[in-house]
Amino acid sequence: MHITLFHKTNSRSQRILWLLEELNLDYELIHCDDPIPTQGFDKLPNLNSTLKFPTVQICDEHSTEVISLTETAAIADYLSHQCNSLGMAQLSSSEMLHYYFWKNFAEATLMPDLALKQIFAQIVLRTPFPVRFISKFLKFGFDQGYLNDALQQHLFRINAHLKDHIYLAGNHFSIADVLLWFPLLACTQASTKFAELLHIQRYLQKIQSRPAFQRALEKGQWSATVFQTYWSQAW
Ligand SMILES: N[C@@H](CCC(=O)N[C@@H](CS)C(=O)NCC(=O)O)C(=O)O
Repeated sequence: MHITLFHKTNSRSQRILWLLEELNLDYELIHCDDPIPTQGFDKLPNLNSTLKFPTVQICDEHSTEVISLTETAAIADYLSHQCNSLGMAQLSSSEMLHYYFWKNFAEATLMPDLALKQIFAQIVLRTPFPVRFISKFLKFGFDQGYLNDALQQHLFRINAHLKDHIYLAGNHFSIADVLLWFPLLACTQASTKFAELLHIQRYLQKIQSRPAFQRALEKGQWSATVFQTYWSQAW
């Protein structure tokens, strides 16, 4: 299986880079930061403004077909299934329940709420200065009326779960951990209140000390400062 990953620095695609390192797969990495390089893009079929990161192209050695896949969770599921690793195969039935729950919670609950922070922050930034107070007021109202409380509840729930579990599924590191890492780190970097949650801190230190994680940071040109600035400005 030959894999090409189209990657943008400090974006969601860092998780797929990490997963490729965890699975010890052979892959080609194409950095797509602005300005987007032309090299490597001849491989992409429909290159246009809707290109999303991560995108992977997978070429099976037994066939000439090349498949393109987007959606972080879909790519993680596919690769984990192909390698029979970091998925549910090694889990007990109670661990499997946690695995399914947290894997979906990451993408369907935490990530969308986190994205709302960024959407409202961008609306404020793009509102002409003389009327910016209106969008600031809207953001404030939405933050106070829904979003801050929702994010706090999510983080408290994760912290409570990690009090009794080493990883999200239980005793086994899985793609649920890879998927949740990005929104969880964004929240803890953006708000000091979340940074104080001890079980989350212990957990983040543990998963971030994995050699595959460290290799992926280096290969992906991850910048902790840029990431923290980007997310804390949205709060
Ligand atoms: N639900 C998709 C969202 C992918 C997505 O929107 N990625 C962002 C980067 S985090 C992107 O590609 N934005 C367009 C761009 O940066 O040019 C996934 O999780 O893979």
